Amino acid sequence: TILFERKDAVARITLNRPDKLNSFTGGMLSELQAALAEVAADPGLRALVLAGSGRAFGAGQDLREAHAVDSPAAVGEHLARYYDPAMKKLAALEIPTLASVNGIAAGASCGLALGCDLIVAARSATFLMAFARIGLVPDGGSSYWLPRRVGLTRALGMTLLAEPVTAEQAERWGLIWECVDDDALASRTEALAQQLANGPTRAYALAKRAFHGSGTNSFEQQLALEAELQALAVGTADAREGIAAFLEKRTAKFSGR
Ligand code: LHQ
Repeated sequence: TILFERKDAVARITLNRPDKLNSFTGGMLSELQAALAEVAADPGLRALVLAGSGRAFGAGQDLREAHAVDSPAAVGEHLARYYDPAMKKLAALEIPTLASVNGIAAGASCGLALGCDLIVAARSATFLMAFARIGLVPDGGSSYWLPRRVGLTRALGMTLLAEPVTAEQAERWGLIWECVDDDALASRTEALAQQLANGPTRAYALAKRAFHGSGTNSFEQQLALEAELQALAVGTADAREGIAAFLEKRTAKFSGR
């Protein structure tokens, strides 16, 4: 139910249960965890694309998997076992992550897309905080990422009204990076993934760490974190190359080290 491919320095994970709109089963989330662990362990990879097959990105938890919603204890166990490790692994990846959203991203699948660094979506795609429709609350990290991306007003509006937000609206709101025509999604995804894979991978990882820290740090703590991360960045081969290339008026050729 998960496809995992590597092409040069780009990894691609495709949610692949199209007849059920890629809704998540426990088994599927275990496969997702394993694929993310492989990505984390492969030093040759420099970007990850997450996509869905068929007409949806994903429809969230498979609501036919009864044990997931059986009881308070069961839901806690389900989240701890299947969702949280996947979302944590995704957030901790030291390469840029790109969600390529072809159709609806609902519930925990919206959370998965939000957990990526960048989101590019087809014009016909929609984002649905579906939880309230079934009397549940946002999970899969969506209550963390959504207000950080769009602010509390829109996060609460999307959650309480639980109506789909179009990709165009999502782009205007800053929920996603870019909305493209449907027939351009594949090529734009590929181009962005290539651009990221050719970038200064270590600096990207450190930049992600800086932004993740900024949610809880004071201004002073954040300045200290920036200094710490810049000290690490300046020691990389890519920083030496980047600065040298600028001074020599040529395009930098980053190695990811
Ligand atoms: C589905 C699903 C689905 C099963 C479509 N499950 N079959 C985490 C952990 C623990 C506890 C609970 O919560 C969570 C987090 C969550 O993610 S909760 C939120 C779960 N997701 C939803 O509430 C969305 C449910 N789906 C929908 O509302 C609709 O399917 C949407 C609006 C996504 C798409 O509507 P349509 O385009 O009209 O498609 P459809 O409804 O006809 O779906 C096609 C098939 O996929 C259909 O199966 P069938 O056998 O009848 O052809 C659906 O039953 C199935 N499917 N989502 N979440």
